[in-house]
Amino acid sequence: MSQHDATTTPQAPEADLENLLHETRAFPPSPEFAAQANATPEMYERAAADRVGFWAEQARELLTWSKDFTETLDFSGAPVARWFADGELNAAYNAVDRHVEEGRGDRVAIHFEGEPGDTRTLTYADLKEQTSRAANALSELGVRTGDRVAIYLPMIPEAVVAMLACARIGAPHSVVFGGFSAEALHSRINDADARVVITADGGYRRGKPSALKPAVDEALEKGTPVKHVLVVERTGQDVPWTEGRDVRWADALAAASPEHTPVAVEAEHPLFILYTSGTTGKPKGILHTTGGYLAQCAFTHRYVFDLKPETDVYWCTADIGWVTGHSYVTYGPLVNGASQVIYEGTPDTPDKDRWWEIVEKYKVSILYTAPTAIRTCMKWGKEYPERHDLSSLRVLGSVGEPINPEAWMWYRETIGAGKTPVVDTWWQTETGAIMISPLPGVTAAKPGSAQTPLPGIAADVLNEAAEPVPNGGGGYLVLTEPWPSMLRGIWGDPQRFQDTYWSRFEGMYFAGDGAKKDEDGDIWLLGRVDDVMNVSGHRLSTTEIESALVSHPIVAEAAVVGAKDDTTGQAVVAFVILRSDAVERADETGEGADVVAELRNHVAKEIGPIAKPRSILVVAELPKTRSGKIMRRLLKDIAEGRQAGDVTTLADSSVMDQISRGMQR
Ligand code: 6R9
Repeated sequence: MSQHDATTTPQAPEADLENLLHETRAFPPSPEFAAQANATPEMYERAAADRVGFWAEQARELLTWSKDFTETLDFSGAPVARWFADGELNAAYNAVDRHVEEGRGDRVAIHFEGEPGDTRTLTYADLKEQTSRAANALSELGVRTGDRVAIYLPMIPEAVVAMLACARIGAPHSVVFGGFSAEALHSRINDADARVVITADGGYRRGKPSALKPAVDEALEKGTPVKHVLVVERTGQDVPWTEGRDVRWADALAAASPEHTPVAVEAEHPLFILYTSGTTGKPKGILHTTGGYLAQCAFTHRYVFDLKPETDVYWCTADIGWVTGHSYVTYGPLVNGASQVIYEGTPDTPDKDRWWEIVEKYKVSILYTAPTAIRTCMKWGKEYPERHDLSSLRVLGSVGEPINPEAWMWYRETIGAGKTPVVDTWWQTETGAIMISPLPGVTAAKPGSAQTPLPGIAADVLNEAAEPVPNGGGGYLVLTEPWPSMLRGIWGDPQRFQDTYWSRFEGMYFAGDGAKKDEDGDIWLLGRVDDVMNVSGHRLSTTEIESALVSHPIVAEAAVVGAKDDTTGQAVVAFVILRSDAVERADETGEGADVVAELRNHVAKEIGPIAKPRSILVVAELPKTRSGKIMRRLLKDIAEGRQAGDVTTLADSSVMDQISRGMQR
């Protein structure tokens, strides 16, 4: 069946997944970029010839080991892998001290931009001093190698310092996103049995100080094993204080020695626990260890972003409360000796050009952000980026969810002046580092596709019967070989680790994402498997319908869910945000109902009548987690006429009230 037919006639289930392949554009690297790129086509060959040996080379080249390893991979205890297990190293030594020892102490590690406009510059030498003092302060509070420390901070340099201070003493950190509730903090502290919490009085958000410390007090009142709370002063606001338990960060650091020897730990020593967000039930504490995690973070950061540490200014907009902040703010960039921007606040404070102002000011050359942010910027309009000189940008990255081709193109055209490579990077909290992505300078990039497993990574797409699908087919994404930065388990719950990831397909890691292979064998991510709908026996991807909606000129953002339907099994329900100019027009002319009809027909035209949404609700906002993921589970509750479930992980829980009211109207 040709793709043209697919838009007008009902389709066989497999063919439904074809529709993303309307997209046929490809952007090969320019000869100039390719000539200077870190990545080469030979890397794929080298890794294919000796995958494990390839990782051993990377681990030795990119990291400094206090004791070299003799064995690279031991998977005899599968599904728990051991990488570089008899080697020893320290993560903070690799991220900080060695740069100072090797004469890079004056290089800027962090250009910090506070939301109110205050700035700070930390060199690698500054970071060494700060992390040493903080490590000594933590030891003073009784933290020993192996103890867990909870970190609950805004996006300020102390967040990175706190993580690295823990790493210096081999105390695994558990970062809890600063926007999470006291309840979420409480359960995470207890699950990890943390003895110390590092927090701040507050941080700046949307032009105002926003308090953090009261949530810590509330969490601790519910009962935890925490003995001490270290409090960074950021906003200077009044906060409740418990004498004997609470300690001022500035005082503790001032009293501590600036000398500290990082503790060399075994490669498999736990580096951190990070709880996954947005799922129902008890959060999963994803466990990462030291050597393999660092090796893959450093490798991917260097090759996927083409990092030149002497000249690039790198900026990843993720918060450290999210895995992207761990791997691509704290560990990857610092291990590679990069200079990076950290920005505290929201992209529209004081105005919608704040990000672009920052890019211009620091001459950011590599930008890594999420599709939701890109679509938000699209919605605001190109006049904001156009106010600024963005010519320093040379690589753009995307992470967190499938990026629809329209957003990809806008990113490249409007932010990247139509010439920067765009890397769509697929990975998860569980994978620790990027797994599937184009390599700039090597790959001819396709808008909307993460394309190729990185050198040393083995992925496939399987059907229900666990057979690899042929090119053109769709199914489930699996990782078929262990990789260095893979999770080593779920904290305290080995059975859940086995059940969640290793039971669906024998001997393979099940990622929970749907994917398809195009005619070239490139991988297109289709969203979580639980987001795949079944309408009248036809498989439809939420992503695909969202992409179709967003391709209409009046739509800024869309979320689609499958709602139970007596006739068709499931029905498509869409929630859309219109572009501001379209909203004004609809208000003036009262053509709201026409908009919905037009969009339903548009989807029918783009994908086929089967995909036509049963209902479309125009909304002002969508419910999102703090890491920017749309919480379709909540929209599904609304679409199926239920009270929305747990909203505690939403960035703004009032959004759901607005949407429910809209539904009742
Ligand atoms: C890094 C991160 C993981 C889930 C993952 C997938 C989605 C992430 C993606 C993507 C399509 C990409 N996801 N990157 N989907 N294309 N480039 O986001 O980790 O928060 O654990 O989320 O995010 O569904 O399974 P995490």
